[in-house]
Amino acid sequence: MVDYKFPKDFWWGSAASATQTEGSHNGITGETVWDRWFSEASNRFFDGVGPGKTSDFYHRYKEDIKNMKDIGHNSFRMSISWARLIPGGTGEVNQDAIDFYNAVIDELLAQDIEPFVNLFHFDMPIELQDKGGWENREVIDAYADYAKVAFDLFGDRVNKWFTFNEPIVPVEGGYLYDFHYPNVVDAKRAIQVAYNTMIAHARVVKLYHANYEGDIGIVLNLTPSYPRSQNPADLKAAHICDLFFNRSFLDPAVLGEYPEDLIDLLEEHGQLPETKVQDKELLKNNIIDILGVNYYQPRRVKAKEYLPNPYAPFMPDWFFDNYEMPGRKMNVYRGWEIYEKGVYDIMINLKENYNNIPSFISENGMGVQNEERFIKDGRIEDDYRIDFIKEHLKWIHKAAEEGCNVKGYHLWTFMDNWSWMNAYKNRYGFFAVDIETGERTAKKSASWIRDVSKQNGFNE
Ligand code: BGP
Repeated sequence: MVDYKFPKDFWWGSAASATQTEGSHNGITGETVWDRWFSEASNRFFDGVGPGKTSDFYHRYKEDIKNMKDIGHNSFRMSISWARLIPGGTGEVNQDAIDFYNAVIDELLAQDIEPFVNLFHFDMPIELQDKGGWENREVIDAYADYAKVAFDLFGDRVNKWFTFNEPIVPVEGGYLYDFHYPNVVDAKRAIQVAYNTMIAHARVVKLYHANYEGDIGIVLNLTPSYPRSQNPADLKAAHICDLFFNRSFLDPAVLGEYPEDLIDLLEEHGQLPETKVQDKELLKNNIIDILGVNYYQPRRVKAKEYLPNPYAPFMPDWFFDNYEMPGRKMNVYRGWEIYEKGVYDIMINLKENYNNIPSFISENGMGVQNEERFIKDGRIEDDYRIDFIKEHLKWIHKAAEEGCNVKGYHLWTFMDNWSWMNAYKNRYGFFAVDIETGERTAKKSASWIRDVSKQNGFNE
């Protein structure tokens, strides 16, 4: 029998985001890109369900936080909705939002659950998107003002802050592959958005370090890029993929600079973003204290084989192709590969190439369709989720044993919630939510994680 014991004070918990849980019609006066997009194209959302219909954390947070406590959470990552706190994105602060976030943070602390607070989870206030979103440097100023408001209001109790969740997602979704508003397809603009996001990030890290005490970081969805073969063309393709999807964010955040070969590649293909002279120093001097790693799946990559496809526009012939590795294990509901060792490879990379930065798994999880199929004696017997978590935890344990600075594991997500385009198609929670009544019911994985969290590990 193997004893999987985790490092002392390991963070057990889960993550959620404002838009996906709070309910966009509860005390919120500002709209986000999600309200706009849903109003324009509700047919693109699963079952036509938009961000108005969420698990209503806004009214039920006390019950939810008590449930978190019951299943052994000692930490929880939430996000603040910029549009709720400052409707319109700039100017007056919404008292209802102050009261709500104060109440949530106080309730978490009262239950000995440490709040980790993220400032931006895909939810740009629509007024700022209409001004160009992250393409417009004025939006960076507005974001820094918003961050200051949040730090001033909640920083006396919140000691772990995150600037962005998965900054690549609004870039690829909104500016490359048409799955987020504003549905632009333009590589050059995408690269500008990615760059400006990291400038906004560094501005806020600087602001925090100069005025507050605590840790600040970023949450990145790192996707190890595995080449189809050791053939130089496949290796090169995997390297390009890694540069774009991981290192465009990881390197500036942790090392304070962009990889030279990324800059060379962009220059060679006429894709360099516009920069300002002071940016380099800003990035250099404002690196993070802590890194959140969201890990769902790796990327399998092969050398470009086809001519550019007009329906997948940013696939120029110098880029790469995705590769469907035969025999790979899949989460068929979400269409994502399951490869547990990926999480270990990420941690080893952070140890070897990123100063062993303090990090934690800030999201990992398994979305499953029609989970009611698995109800037995009134609860969902989600053994597949337990196995999924356990197999990832084994690799995280191994990484920790080998000296990786991994401090915790957060599941996506605490309770079933609305998702960006998939609405309620795939359920991820430890708790099931009846969308009509709002009733929460613990799944089998909830009692399993309670035991694991309380014993700080498991045997097998
Ligand atoms: C991450 C996001 C989450 C969440 C999760 C699951 O990328 O940070 O917000 O949604 O993925 O993905 P999905 O809901 O698309 O299945």
